[in-house]
Amino acid sequence: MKEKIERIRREIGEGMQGVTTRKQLFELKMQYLGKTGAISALSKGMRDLPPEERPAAGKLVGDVRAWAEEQFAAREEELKKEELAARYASEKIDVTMPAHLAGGGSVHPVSLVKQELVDIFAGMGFDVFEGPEIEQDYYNFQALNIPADHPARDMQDTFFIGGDFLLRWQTSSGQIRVMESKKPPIKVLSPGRVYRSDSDATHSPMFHQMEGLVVDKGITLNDLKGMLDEFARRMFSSETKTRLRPSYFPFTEPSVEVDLSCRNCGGKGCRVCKGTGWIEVLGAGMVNRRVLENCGIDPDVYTGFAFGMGLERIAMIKYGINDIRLLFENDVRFLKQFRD
Ligand code: 2U9
Repeated sequence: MKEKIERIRREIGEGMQGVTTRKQLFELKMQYLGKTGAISALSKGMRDLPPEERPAAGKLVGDVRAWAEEQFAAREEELKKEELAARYASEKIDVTMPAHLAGGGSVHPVSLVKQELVDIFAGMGFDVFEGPEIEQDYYNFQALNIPADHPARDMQDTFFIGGDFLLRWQTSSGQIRVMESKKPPIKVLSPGRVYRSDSDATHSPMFHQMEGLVVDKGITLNDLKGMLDEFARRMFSSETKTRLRPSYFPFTEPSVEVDLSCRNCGGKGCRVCKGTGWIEVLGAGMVNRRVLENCGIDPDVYTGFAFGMGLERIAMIKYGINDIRLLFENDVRFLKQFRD
């Protein structure tokens, strides 16, 4: 029995030397401590011993079992530590290595233009007010003096939602709310989305507008012209000139179309300005006295000017984009050209 036990101890010691994984260790352990293992066989073999030898033999078997369990447990701990150390080594990250940067995004050209315009006009003292995109007929049409037979009121031109509601046609509907709630002096800029049932290379059913409104005592068309000159110089170049041409809008009287001198040819006439030297950029005028009255502002005391522009159009002019749809398709090859 003693010899058998000594052999088992030796074999376990030698076997342990060759073990490098926990799986191998488990297999070795089973060879000795498993149900059919060598140590378990010793316990079973006790039955064949004479009764007087059994207590001493039982102690020897018990000792070797306890010793073997200790050996396996200790090696198991060692292997666990080794495996963990190997894993740490293989997963080690050098935090000082340069990072693989994912391609950064870029600001959409319409957002760039909007931000630039807000900066320019905020610098002139304008507050920014963004009204609701879903509007009532009154704010979108009636208050702005748009008559019942105006083409904009046609189902073909405006997105009617149902009941009294529609998708706003211009951001000036929000400016009516400002005039209703605030006494002059008013100096407000309204950037935002507007909706018209129109779609081709220069029109989109949803586009962005920026409208401005100034109401105070003694405001004249000359103030409008001075402000537009400053806007043109800041937005385009110090050489840019403005030109006002008579026009008609129901909400302004008189109304003007505002042209800017062509940057491409300096006003001489080229392909970009179709030989005229001028590019039509925005509409403007003196706020129609009926619009002021609608908002409870006395037109004999106060006057105002207003202007409106399409941001997509400004972006197209500024960046030489020839199709408005490029601004809505969001092809990254197009967008990434506007990275700051
Ligand atoms: C109030 C009263 C009047 C804003 C104005 C225009 C002229 C104009 C167009 C330019 C291109 C719209 O985006 S566009 O299609 N706008 O021509 N807008 S005057 O007039 C106002 C604004 C607010 C209370």
